[in-house]
Amino acid sequence: MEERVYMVSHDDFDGIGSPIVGGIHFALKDVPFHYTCLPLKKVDKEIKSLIERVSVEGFKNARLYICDVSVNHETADLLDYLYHEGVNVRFLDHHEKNLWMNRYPWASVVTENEGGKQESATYLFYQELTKENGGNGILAEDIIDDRLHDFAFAVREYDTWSWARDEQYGWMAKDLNDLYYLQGQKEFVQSIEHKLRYGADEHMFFTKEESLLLESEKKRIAAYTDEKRKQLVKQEMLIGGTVYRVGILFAEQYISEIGHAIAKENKDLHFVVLINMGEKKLSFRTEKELVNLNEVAGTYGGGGHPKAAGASITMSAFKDFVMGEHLF
Ligand SMILES: [Mn+2]
Repeated sequence: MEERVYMVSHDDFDGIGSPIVGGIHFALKDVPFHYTCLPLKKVDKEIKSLIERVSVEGFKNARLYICDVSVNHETADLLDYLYHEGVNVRFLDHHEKNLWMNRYPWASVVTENEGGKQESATYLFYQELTKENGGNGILAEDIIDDRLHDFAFAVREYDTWSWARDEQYGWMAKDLNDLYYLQGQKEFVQSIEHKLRYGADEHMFFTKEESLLLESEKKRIAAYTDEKRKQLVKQEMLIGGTVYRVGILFAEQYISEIGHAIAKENKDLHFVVLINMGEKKLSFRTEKELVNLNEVAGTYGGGGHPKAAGASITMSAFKDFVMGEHLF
């Protein structure tokens, strides 16, 4: 049976980054590559159904990558079973709450690299492919490899919010992320793969039309952020035994942009929580070194990173953040 590669990944920018890098890498090696990028809550079901569709036998000459997601214990056991059946399974992630997965020889969860820099799934995957090639980039074709590196690096810059501190390349990372959401998965993957393989006319990653689109998006984000600034409510709250000064906002769009802007402007706040009632989601953002939002979100059954985390709106979260007297 011919060699094949399967990947299940998240559907945010870091999640889509791995199949973009993998798509080019394996296409140049003539290895068929299949991927699915989907919301976190659909991951366990998809992995189970993929294994049923392909069958253990069908995976024998294949690789299976799971990137930028969490799986439950049942799925982890299933993947472990595949591994012991001789299947080439790899789980790559950078979320603190998935560190327990490192007990499996096929899993590698790295929250930060040796230099103390936060990791992202796309960059971990890029590095993994590089290692297979003795550390000499992932491809024989140098120009494409340079572009792939820059792309994977930009994804990490965006995902770890380092882009905001990077004056030289920061906006490229942010613009790539925005373009992904403006174009949608299919169009973005097609256009970025073309640019990575053949180069773009004027700029490596953006056509003239895309730059215009991104300019108008920036104006829209700025206007929405202004509106949200006026709606900010501040409140002292006791969460998991600690008293925090919290900024509360309702927002359905541009969550990270608003969260970081408000957290940065309001030095008296420990963190900002953005409430999206439509999606029943809470997003936490902070600029404070000593605040661990993975723990704060964990109090409400969620999780994430120390400086950016999320949770679903449960009844207790609703009572604490939505029904507080301060809002009325
Ligand atoms: Mn990620």
